[in-house]
Amino acid sequence: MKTSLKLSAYGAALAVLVVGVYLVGTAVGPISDSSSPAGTAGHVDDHGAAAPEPGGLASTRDGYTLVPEATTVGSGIFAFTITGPGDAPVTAFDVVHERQLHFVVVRRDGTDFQHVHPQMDASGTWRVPLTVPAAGVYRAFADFAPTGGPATTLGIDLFAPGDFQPTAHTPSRSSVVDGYTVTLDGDLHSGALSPLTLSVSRDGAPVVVQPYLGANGHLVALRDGDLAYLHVHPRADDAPGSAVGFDAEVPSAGTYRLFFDFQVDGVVRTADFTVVTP
Ligand SMILES: [Cu+2]
Repeated sequence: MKTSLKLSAYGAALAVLVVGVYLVGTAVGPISDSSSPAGTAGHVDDHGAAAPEPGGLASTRDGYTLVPEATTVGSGIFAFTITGPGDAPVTAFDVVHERQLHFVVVRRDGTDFQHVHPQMDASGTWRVPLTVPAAGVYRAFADFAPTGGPATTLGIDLFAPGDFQPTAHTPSRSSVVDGYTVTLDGDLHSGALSPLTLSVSRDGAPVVVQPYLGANGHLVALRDGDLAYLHVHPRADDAPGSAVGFDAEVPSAGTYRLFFDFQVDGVVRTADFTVVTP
């Protein structure tokens, strides 16, 4: 891709929406909203069943809207509200994986992933320190379950001014972060449940991961092209170990960026992979 592309043109090109891909796990959290009205509004596949639209493609869904205070980012406090039916900020959220809201930021080329946890004040304004490391267009996802409402992931674009150098990702199943090597085994199979295993080692020796947010690790998958957000959780019955298992399903072929959050010695790190479905 030419690096001289203007940010606006780049963002618009990637905003093209393709409906019909989702991931499911044994303990799928916020994306398991196939019973919601939005789920039934998805397209009908070849078998006559409605496929739920993936999360994160819209800034508003089921009456809930992600409203940022500002869309230009660099370093500082990022603030937003989630408005609900009636357009008032929502202040009641269910705790899912030990938090009321999970906030993920990634550049639209699939680079510089962050998973943070904003704090909400009594008025329903969420704030989090946010620093993006480079210029470009970023996608921000709020992943939450309003009390009494459907589990929802909303997405908005954020802009970091400056020259933008997009990164092309080639397929990769090994990721090194701060001396830890994480390897991904298993394939994403279109239309079938696909076991994935993420194994952590250091200097060739297995490393046992610590529980983080009520699980052995967290996996976010983003579809290349539109950044459909697919949040998958580990198998519930897995004991802590150096290998973390997930069950995932993608009903159509494609390229996905996978981001695996794991905790060792109290520090959470993220390993990233690029996987192409067979
Ligand atoms: Cu989170």
